[in-house]
Amino acid sequence: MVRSRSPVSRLLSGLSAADRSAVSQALNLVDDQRPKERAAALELLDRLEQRDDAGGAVRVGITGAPGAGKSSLLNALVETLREQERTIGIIAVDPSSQQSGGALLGDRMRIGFSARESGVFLRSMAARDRLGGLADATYASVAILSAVFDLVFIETVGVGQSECDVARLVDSLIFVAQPGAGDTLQFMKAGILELPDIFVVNKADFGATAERARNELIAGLGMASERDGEGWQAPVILTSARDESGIKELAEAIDAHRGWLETSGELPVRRARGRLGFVRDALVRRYGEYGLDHIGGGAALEARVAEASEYSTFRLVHELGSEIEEALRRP
Ligand SMILES: Nc1nc2c(ncn2[C@@H]2O[C@H](COP(=O)(O)OP(=O)(O)OP(=O)(O)O)[C@@H](O)[C@H]2O)c(=O)[nH]1
Ligand SMILES: [Mg+2]
Repeated sequence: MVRSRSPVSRLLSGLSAADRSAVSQALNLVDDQRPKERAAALELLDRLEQRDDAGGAVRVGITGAPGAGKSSLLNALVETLREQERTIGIIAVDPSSQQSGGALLGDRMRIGFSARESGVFLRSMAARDRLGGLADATYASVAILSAVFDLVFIETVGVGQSECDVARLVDSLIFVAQPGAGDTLQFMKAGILELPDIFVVNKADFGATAERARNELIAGLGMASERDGEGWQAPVILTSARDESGIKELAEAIDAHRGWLETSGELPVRRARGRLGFVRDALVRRYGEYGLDHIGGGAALEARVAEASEYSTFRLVHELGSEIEEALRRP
């Protein structure tokens, strides 16, 4: 019965063994648009998603305005987490590039750890696909890194749409503000204060302006949480990546939030919501609401996504997309 193992099976065992070259190969595969590679990528992602039973890696998004200190914070966090002997995969989404190919921002990232350090893996990726969404490969990469590392971080820039995009693929979303930049106000105006699970005001070494930004945020959150009632209370943490203050607190908040997700039963709820949101978004970006209506609209989609638990998120987009295309071709 046993035939020579397929390339996908080999990749899967490589990932199980946390083999770095398997991780790189898998990430390249999901970025490859050629038909044969595409089919292999879908098989890989199906099998990874089926394996992801107990919740797997802790998935964390870090977002905030350019220059807020996201990379510097990550750098400091990585140090703390490595002291705890935990392994870390990082995806840095490059805001300046479309599609993939090239677009390496290791130097822009200002992440200082050794790329050869075995417990840490960094990949930078193109921000947006042609149609303006977070590139599909970003979602696929999260699935791959989650199979290998204890924690997976995704760094993205922006206040607004990108929060919504990133919130779909992580369990915990961290928003980083910097003092005096009006970030927090902008954020409140954007009306997405309920999205982040952890708020950070970085550059605490600025002193009083940092305190002020923190107080602003706490006041804004106070108003939001009155609507919210019970549940997770998003902390506001003052950090300095420069002095390395507040970093331990931030690491603790990440663990506390994951703990809360597990005990409250929110983790599977959130993952399911993210899956549906991702599939819906990907289809609407490609075919519009009009296209979605051809397979029965939003409610039908929700039922289909819930039913198809043996399919990976990526396979679903692929299959439903073909179905829409077929329906659109019908006279
Ligand atoms: N004073 C001070 N400067 C900081 C701190 N954290 C970061 N910086 C500086 O702020 C600048 C931007 O830091 P990054 O970590 O690259 O910020 P970022 O949010 O990742 O930036 P982008 O990826 O370009 O959006 C750098 O010059 C850092 O040295 C801090 O805690 N205090
Ligand atoms: Mg950065």
